Amino acid sequence: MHIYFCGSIRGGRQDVPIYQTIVKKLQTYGKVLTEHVSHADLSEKGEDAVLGDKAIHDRDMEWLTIADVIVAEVTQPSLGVGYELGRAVAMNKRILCLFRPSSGRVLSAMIRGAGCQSPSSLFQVQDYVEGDIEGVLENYFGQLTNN
Ligand code: 6IA
Repeated sequence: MHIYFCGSIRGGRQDVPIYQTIVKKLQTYGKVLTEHVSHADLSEKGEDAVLGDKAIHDRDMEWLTIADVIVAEVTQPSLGVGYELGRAVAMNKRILCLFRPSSGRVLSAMIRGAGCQSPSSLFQVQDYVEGDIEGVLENYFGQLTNN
């Protein structure tokens, strides 16, 4: 299974430790195409960027096209993650958005409102607390593989 993980880069890197936990768990279910999003040495400033922005965009869109499932940590707002989610919806991809209400933030209505409670819905938004993230992913991927 090809998994595309979305997390904030230029939107702010505060949640990198959580991205690392998520990516590690996702790697037990398939190939994570965007593992670099969880790398602590990838800064939001971009001094270490080797690819230009166009090459990054075009490569990420190719990966999005081949992805079987998109998992996005959406607590830290990011234009890039919002863009990826919109493009993924247009491609009819299966999407799981993960949000931590304990952050004190309120999730964008355009993300919360795109989701649906039904487990069969392609677009799901799941609130979670940090310690429960592995169980949340186990439930989601358990249902996926049973369908
Ligand atoms: O707007 P943001 O930068 O927060 O967007 C983050 C999202 O866009 C992530 O989910 C990534 O999949 C994608 N993305 C944004 N920047 C990059 C990148 N390097 N490499 C790969 N994917 C990216 C940017 C250069 C970096 C050193 C700042």
